[in-house]
Amino acid sequence: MKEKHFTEEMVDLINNDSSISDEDKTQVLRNLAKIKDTKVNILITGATGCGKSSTINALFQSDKAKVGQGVNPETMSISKYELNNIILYDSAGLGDGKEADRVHSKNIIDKLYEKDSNGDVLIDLVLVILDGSTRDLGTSFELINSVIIPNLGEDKSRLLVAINRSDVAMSGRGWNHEENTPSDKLVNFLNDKLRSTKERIKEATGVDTDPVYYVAGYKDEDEEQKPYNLSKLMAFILRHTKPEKRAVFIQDINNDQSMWEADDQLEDYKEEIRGSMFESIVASAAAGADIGGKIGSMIGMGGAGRVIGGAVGGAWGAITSFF
Ligand SMILES: Nc1nc2c(ncn2[C@@H]2O[C@H](COP(=O)(O)OP(=O)(O)OP(=O)(O)O)[C@@H](O)[C@H]2O)c(=O)[nH]1
Ligand SMILES: [Mg+2]
Repeated sequence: MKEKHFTEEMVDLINNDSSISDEDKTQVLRNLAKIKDTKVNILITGATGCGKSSTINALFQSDKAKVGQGVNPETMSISKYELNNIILYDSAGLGDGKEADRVHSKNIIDKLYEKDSNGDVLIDLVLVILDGSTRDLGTSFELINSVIIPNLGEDKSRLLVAINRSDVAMSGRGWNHEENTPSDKLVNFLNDKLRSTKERIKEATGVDTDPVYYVAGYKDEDEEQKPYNLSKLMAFILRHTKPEKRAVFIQDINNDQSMWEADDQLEDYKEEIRGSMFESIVASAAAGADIGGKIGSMIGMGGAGRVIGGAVGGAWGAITSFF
């Protein structure tokens, strides 16, 4: 976990590069310090048992979020997990009774209005997780349509809706465990769920969303379900994150390659992830200094996002080896 921050490796390389002017060095070092301090704040919410903790543990290098805890009426506050650059807030959704719902709604709304030290909205992204194995998603739509959307402000792109536990949708029929893929019938079922989710939000609020389905997976003594579409979810998370903040995901993303393997292959999500992180780091690190190309090759990006194997190892190296 405490591996060297990728910006520190870049600091060393920049300092040792005699072809960069002192002026550009100063500028880039300042940029790198800023990147190192960049925080992405993500609020994750959804009904009890939808897989919030499992999703956090699948996406990021942490086993902080306890899985399968059940409801504890004593803990009505939002849990906070602080990684290197990513800060996660895990809040219960609705459906735990009137008093609990009131408290959770208030906590979520307060978080949505919270400002960071620069006076900007703190929460960069709200990820609402729906349980794909549940027929009745009424309380989840209540959460999205009546609690979250009305309190998002102008910019609705902070909202991302995702349907988890797709492997156990349709009563668990339709998952090919050998290949870790859904059957055609299940794909149709899940696409219908995506469509109706989109419609129910659009009808109630007028807001367009772009939901995805995925599997966060689990592991216990005798069984393991690997994730599915986790790279798609990550690509969507990056799309919903400000371009200049995308780079820092690299420090905290789960570097267990097997988590990112299976997806619907409708697009090359891994390439998108790699590309958007690379573009983000080059743009942020080279801002105000005309050495974007140099930085690109330092972190291993040739033209058009092509990986050419750069000098920066550590977090970058791990990511470029499988994304
Ligand atoms: N089959 C399957 N099970 C999952 C998946 N994701 C999570 N689970 C299981 O669903 C249960 C609940 O998952 P959690 O991650 O604890 O859900 P949560 O939303 O954090 O729950 P609370 O914190 O209690 O609100 C656990 O038994 C997980 O192992 C998935 O994609 N597929
Ligand atoms: Mg949890």
